[in-house]
Amino acid sequence: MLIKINRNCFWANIFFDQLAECGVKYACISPGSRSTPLTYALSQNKKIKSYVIVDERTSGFFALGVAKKTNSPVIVVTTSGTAAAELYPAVIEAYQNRVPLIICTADRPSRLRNSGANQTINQDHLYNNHTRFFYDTGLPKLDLKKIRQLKEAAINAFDICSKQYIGPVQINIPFEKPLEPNSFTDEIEETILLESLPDELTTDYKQPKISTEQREIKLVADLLRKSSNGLITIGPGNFSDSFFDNLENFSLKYSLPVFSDASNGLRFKTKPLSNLIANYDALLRSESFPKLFSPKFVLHYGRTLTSPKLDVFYSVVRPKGIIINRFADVHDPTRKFKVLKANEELFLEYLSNSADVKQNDFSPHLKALKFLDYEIDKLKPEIFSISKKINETGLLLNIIDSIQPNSNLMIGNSIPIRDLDFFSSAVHKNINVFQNRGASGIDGITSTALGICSQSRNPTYLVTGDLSFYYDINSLLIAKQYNIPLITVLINNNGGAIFKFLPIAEYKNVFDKYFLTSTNLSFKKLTEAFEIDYKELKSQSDILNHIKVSSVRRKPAVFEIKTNANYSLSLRKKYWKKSNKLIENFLRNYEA
Ligand SMILES: Cc1ncc(C[n+]2csc(CCOP(=O)(O)OP(=O)(O)O)c2C)c(N)n1
Ligand SMILES: [Mg+2]
Repeated sequence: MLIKINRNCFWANIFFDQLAECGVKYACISPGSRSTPLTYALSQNKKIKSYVIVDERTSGFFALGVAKKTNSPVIVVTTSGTAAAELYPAVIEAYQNRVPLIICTADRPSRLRNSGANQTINQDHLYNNHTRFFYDTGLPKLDLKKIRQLKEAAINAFDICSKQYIGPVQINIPFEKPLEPNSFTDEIEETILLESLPDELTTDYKQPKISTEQREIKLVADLLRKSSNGLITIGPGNFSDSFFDNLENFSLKYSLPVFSDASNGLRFKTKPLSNLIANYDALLRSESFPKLFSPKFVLHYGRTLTSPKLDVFYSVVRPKGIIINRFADVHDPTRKFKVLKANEELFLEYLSNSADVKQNDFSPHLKALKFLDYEIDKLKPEIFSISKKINETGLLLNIIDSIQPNSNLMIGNSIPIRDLDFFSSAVHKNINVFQNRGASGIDGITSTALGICSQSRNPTYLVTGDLSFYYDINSLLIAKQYNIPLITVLINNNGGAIFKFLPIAEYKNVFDKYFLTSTNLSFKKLTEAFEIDYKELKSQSDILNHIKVSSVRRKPAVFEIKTNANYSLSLRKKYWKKSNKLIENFLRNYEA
């Protein structure tokens, strides 16, 4: 029996059915004509939930958020032309932060490139250096071999982006008109129909064994044997609970302090990490600190830490540095660290259990570091109090204190992520922190937070700056359309106040116009234009009440808090001065 089909739609169905069979559950689709077969196929797919998002840039970042929260690949569909290019920022972030995205760019037939054909660009390797895999399916063909190749491409894309390399992949899919399902182009035999069914994945893909090689173990074991004077640093990253469990065992066994960036969530785990030094940045800001602690070696996990002071510290103490991660990614701008390709968890577990390594049962420094960490914590409530006057750091600390356990927190770039890293203490209520530190853009922060929130039953909070919020304002349409209950805390200091930390702030003739770039926008009007609840919060009690109440409303809300950047900066400086003094005083007695 012959069956009438439109070959483009048939092709798109095969591709997405195969991805659904692999386990893909979500897609983000932006409107367009050339992508009609892709859009139509997804609209009919029962296993893949689709979000329809007009603006491709926000779509890419929303997908990034969904992929981050679910730890699994998300499909993004665009039409041809600049629409596909709009995804580039999200693709870069996904590449550098290892988040799985399957970018499907619809295209015109390749013969139309450079011909003046409408909405036609060169989409071949469009995101050139920022994808883990590129495949052009070619125009749909109905022979068995081509269909098999298409399914293989889907399986390959899935495996590469979610298991082998983790990151974005691009599948370019050209179509010739007609594009609609009932515009029949072919009549096919049943054999082809059978071949088009998705291949069952008989065995689950096995992660290639990333062994902790003996040679590598030996290197670290030697370091541990020679000296107990070491340090563990944990940068931003997506770490499992078992990684943290192994870290606890390992750091306890060898009495090693742990400096952890706040954006990996380690500071906010329910189970405290015994050797965590949350105030590592404050310690590093003391020039005398190397007199107290001068580690001979550093074991580093995750991306580069937020604190700029770590590199300065290393240039003084010159430790032997080792980075451990499964992809051998380099996260060391100084390029002085050696990179070991090893599974992070297994590596720690192996070292903790290794009979080969003698246990160090003393550390001359750990006690002192813990004491200082504790004392520095005590400076914060008074300096950053917001009971009389709001300041940015105090605001963030209050939010951390008042959000519910098990909440998600997306932390915007610029000052919010620095305030979180430099000033937040350990709080044990399991806050899951998310960041876009892959490339640290301010472009897709709200969209990413919405993607995270869309996949969680627990409250999701976003803390973001005013320029970042403005930049991604289009994302509010997603919040409205899908009623995503993101609670946005918009810290409005009217411009890019981060630049006030820099020497350029002294150049009064250029600073305000070219760097601070105040927008003077009414965020109330902008937010309400999207029919999203808005409220300006002015006092501590206002802030605490609304943060608590908003989490049960299950509706998106934007809370704007206007802050004075200069006042906020003066308090940070006051804190650093006091913590510095505390460290100096301690050292005086310590040495005596
Ligand atoms: C896409 C992008 N453009 C420009 C920058 C450079 N940049 C870093 S921070 C910043 C200002 C952010 O301002 P705001 O969101 O208000 O945060 P604040 O500095 O006030 O905390 C800019 C423009 C960037 N990181 N990403
Ligand atoms: Mg700002």
